[in-house]
Amino acid sequence: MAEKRKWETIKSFNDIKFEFFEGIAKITINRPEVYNAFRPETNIEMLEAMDICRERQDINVVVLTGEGDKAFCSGGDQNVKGSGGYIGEDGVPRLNVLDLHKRIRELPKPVIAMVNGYAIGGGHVLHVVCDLTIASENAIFGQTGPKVGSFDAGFGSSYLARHVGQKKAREIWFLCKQYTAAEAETMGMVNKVVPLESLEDETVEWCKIMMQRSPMALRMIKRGLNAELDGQRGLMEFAGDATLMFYLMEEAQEGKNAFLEKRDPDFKKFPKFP
Ligand code: S0N
Repeated sequence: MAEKRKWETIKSFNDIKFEFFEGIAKITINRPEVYNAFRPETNIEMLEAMDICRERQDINVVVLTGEGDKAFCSGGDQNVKGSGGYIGEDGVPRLNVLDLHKRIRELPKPVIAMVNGYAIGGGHVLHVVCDLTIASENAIFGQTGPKVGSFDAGFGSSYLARHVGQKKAREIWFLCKQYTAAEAETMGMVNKVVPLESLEDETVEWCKIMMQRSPMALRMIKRGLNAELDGQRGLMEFAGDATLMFYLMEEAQEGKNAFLEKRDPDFKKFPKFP
């Protein structure tokens, strides 16, 4: 039986719901009439929500999901697809879901995709770029790009191949077949499959376990796993966190203090670990 919990609204948006419960932020794409397809405005709102998740000290884990029991996300909204991208209300074509991919990977906190139905096209890529995926038994996974005139040769293919291997990634993209949650779990792109009615309970349980772990350790693991794929950019994120940790050490503080006290720093007293 699904546990009832009271999610409190963090901020009201048009296309998404953005809520909080006991250290967990939940972002829900709220466009069920188009199976939670995203348009440029949806991504702009999700980017803002991700920034709030980054800044707020009481948010430890982020859950990304879709409204209802039919779809997690069906990708780009085909009603607003124009030449050059998806056309926003300002008339400008954008592919700004790519910014969201980067933001999810950069966020120094775990992001869990709670897949409650179709994860198709750009919606499939969204779960792929999340750190973990928990899916309901009715979830369906697949890419459609080569069928509908698009493709994501970025994280949507290269990172997917890290989950399922090169042959399977090519199959998923070349054939545009749909896969059950059980098949997706067997392939290695889903962490756990549960009945729909216990999807949120299971996801919250995973969040609670992660919240008992060291946030800095989780952060560094995420950075390290990303860096392997992200090249210089990943190294920069990893190095930034190493600097953060160095700032916490007395050795770094000695340098700053010496400067402010107009004296030579004394670094000799600090250990040189073998
Ligand atoms: C999800 C599917 C398989 C569900 O099928 P089902 O159950 O038969 O339901 P439908 O009747 O088809 O759908 C229910 C209602 O929802 C609307 N709808 C569904 N998906 C979309 C959508 N993506 N855009 C707009 N509307 C959608 C239906 O029209 C229907 O509405 P009503 O009831 O009013 O008729 C099936 O719906 C399906 O296959 N959907 C389309 C999936 C798809 O092809 N998505 C787009 C794929 N491309 C992207 O996502 C682009 C991503 C992107 O932005 C990108 C980024 C970086 C680099 C490249 C790209 C790129 O362009 O790929």
